[in-house]
Order: sequence, then structure tokens, then C-alpha cells
Amino acid sequence: MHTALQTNFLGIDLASPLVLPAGIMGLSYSGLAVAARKGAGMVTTKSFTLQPRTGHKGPVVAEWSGGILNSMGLCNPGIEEGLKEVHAFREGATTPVIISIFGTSREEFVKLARRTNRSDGNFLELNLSCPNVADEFGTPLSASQEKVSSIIYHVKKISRLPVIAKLSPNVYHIREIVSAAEAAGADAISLINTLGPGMLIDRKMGKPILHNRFGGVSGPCIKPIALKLIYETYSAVSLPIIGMGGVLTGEDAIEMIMAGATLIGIGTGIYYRGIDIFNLVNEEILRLLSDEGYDGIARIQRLEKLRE
Ligand code: RRO
Repeated sequence: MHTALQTNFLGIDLASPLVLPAGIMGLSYSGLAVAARKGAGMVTTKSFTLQPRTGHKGPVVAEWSGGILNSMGLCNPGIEEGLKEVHAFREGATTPVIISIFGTSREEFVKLARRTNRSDGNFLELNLSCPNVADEFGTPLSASQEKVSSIIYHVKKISRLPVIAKLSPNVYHIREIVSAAEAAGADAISLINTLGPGMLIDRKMGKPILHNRFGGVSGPCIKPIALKLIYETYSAVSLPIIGMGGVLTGEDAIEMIMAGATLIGIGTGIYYRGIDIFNLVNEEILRLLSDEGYDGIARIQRLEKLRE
């Protein structure tokens, strides 16, 4: 990988600022491996729960002109099996890994975090923002400053891994939430999780397309919301940000960095451009850097934050 793409995240050197976000291909060792081979600088697992979950009944994914709707329903093999996949991945790759976990309470998050202390992960992501399991568990935890603060504080007390808080776009008070996360000891912020949930209708069948009726919205249509929330987060806290939401191209990635992101997640973009999107966007970033006369991505991260 080109040296101009090298970046540092919480003390760890990455070959590229592009990250495979939670949930996309991180269910298995092979999904993580292919993303790393195809140019992701870091990879994230699916969010693991204490017990395995089969997820929702299909269809769980639907496409529309603005993006994608998903209602996977937190399908995952459970923390024990999940960490075995991470171990298998790390045997064959040096690419750093974020282990994502999902709990329904502070106690569950702490239990999961303790388990990841004995793992091959580099970072721990707390998924506080899944939009698809509100029927089971209620409103996502990241809607509440108090819950965000309490979970992060208690996880940080016991976690060996640096902690990243994955947050929802479905709030009017992102500045207060990220400030609470920072005060509680979070090491980084990751946003945005999918928007909504939303709904699509099959006119011919006269029913919702997703079996679960509702699903999180992702893809190009959410990019402006992501940029705004990353920008607000950047101006509220001094934590590094993994920014994501609708990134398909090198231009999109540079915009995320200018809004305040240190790293950029590409998830739904894989649906549009295939897994080669990581290498393609890396190449596009290099071309844009060279056109603008920058010698590396770090120059934009440090100097080109958006002006008022
Ligand atoms: O599995 C899912 O339905 C899911 C999760 Br955990 C999440 O965090 N975000 C999302 O869009 N889908």
C-alpha cells in the first residue's frame, strides 16, 4: 500500500484509513480476510452477543434508489465462536481488528468486554445503536446520555482494549451524547449506524418488502446526515472519529475526513462496487491527494478540517 495512505489510530499504524464496519462481512474469518486483502486498513467483526442469534426472517435486505434497507436482526455466532473467527483471522493477517459487541444492559456489555480481554482484537466497539431490535430490547441505548455514559464508564474500568462507542444518527443532541462518551472515558467515536428504521413497500404484493417490516437505512442517501453528525462530533470532542455513512468514492472519503473523521468506514458501498471498493477508493484518494498537492492523508487530517 502507498505510504501516503498510512495513518495512525490510537497508537496503531494502519496501511489505509479505510475500515470495514461492523456487520457487513465480519461474521467469519474469511469475510474479514477478504476485506483486509482488498485494501481495508482495519476490519470490524459483526456485533457479538453473549449467546448466538439467528437474526430475523428474510427478506432481511431490500434495495431502493437511495440506498439499502437492512433488518439482519443481530444474527451472530455469539461471543465465544466469534472470537474464534477473530483468532483464525489474526493467524493469517496483520491487519488490526475491531471487535464489536452488543449488550442489552450495562452488565451484559461488561461481561462481553471481559471476554474480549482474552482475544486477538486490537479495539473494542460498543454497539449502542442497532436500529433493528427495538421490538426486543427497546430504544437504542445511544439515545440516552446517561446510558451511554454508564456503559462506557463501567466497560472502561475493566477493558484491556481501547473502547470505541458506535452511535446512532437518530438523535437531536449528538453533541451532548459524544461529550458524555468522552467524559466517561471512551477512546474513540464511530458514527453513524444506520438511520431510521425505515420501510419499503412491495406494491404488487401489497405488503412491506422486509419480513420484519422495518430496517435501518444506509447508502448514498444518508451521506449528508453522516457528514453533519461527524462535523458536530468533531467540534464537540477531541476523540478520533471513525466516520461512515454512504461512502462510495474517494471524494466521499475525503469529505468525511474534512468533516472530522480520522478513519472512514465503507459498508453499503460494497453492495454497489463490490469488495474491490477498498482498493478503488484507496486509489481514488491517492489521485485526489496528488491533484491537490498533498503528500499524504495525514496532511488533510491535520490541516484541512472544514472551515466555518
Ligand atoms: O444486525 C442488524 O440488524 C444491524 C445491526 Br446489529 C446494526 O448495528 N445496524 C444495522 O443496520 N443492522
